[in-house]
Amino acid sequence: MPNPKLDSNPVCPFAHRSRLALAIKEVDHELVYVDLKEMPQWYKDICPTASVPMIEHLGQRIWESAIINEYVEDAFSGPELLPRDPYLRARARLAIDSAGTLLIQPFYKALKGELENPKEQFAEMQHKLVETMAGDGPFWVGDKPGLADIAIYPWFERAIVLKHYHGLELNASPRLEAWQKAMAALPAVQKEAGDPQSFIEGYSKYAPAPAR
Ligand SMILES: N[C@@H](CCC(=O)N[C@@H](CS)C(=O)NCC(=O)O)C(=O)O
Repeated sequence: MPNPKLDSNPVCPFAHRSRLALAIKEVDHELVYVDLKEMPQWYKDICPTASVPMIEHLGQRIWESAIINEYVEDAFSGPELLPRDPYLRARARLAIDSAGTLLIQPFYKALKGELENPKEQFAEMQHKLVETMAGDGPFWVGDKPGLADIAIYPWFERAIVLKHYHGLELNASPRLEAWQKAMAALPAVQKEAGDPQSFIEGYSKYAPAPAR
């Protein structure tokens, strides 16, 4: 089967999701750099959402990171990224579905300084996030990394920006800390790891004043 092409940018956490899916699934692929500061017209012409990531495979295109990752899981062999057990499979999808409201929205609100009580709201958010975990760990829904871990991890790698600009911690609970450690130890996660300094610089437009 021909290799897919992933349109991506290193700063983007959504593109990071799809790079992680391809890496953990061990799918050879071509990575195409898309400039987000000045998105090229050729990309706007082919991507309906004009955003990264987008996967191109067998002459077809799919966008939206969570959907791309389901496609990667379905279209390629390699380690399975969804549990076979129907309950855990549903829990993985619940966790992915909850990531937007429980993690991604609070992350950007905190970064922009839009939370009224950031420390309290972050603690509450992490509590709710942990409730979306299932099984005995160390991964989000059991003992193997999968789509739920992948959907959530990019923001934990970028948590350094919240610490830098606002003094906020993202992995304050022992369960989240153990999970992040287990993820960071995976070779595929290490291979796709971003440069912390580039995150701090990349997110500076949202949060100009560093924490004292
Ligand atoms: N819901 C989309 C979000 C993708 C997204 O917001 N990507 C950003 C970069 S992180 C983007 O390409 N924005 C367009 C731009 O910056 O012009 C997904 O999950 O793939």
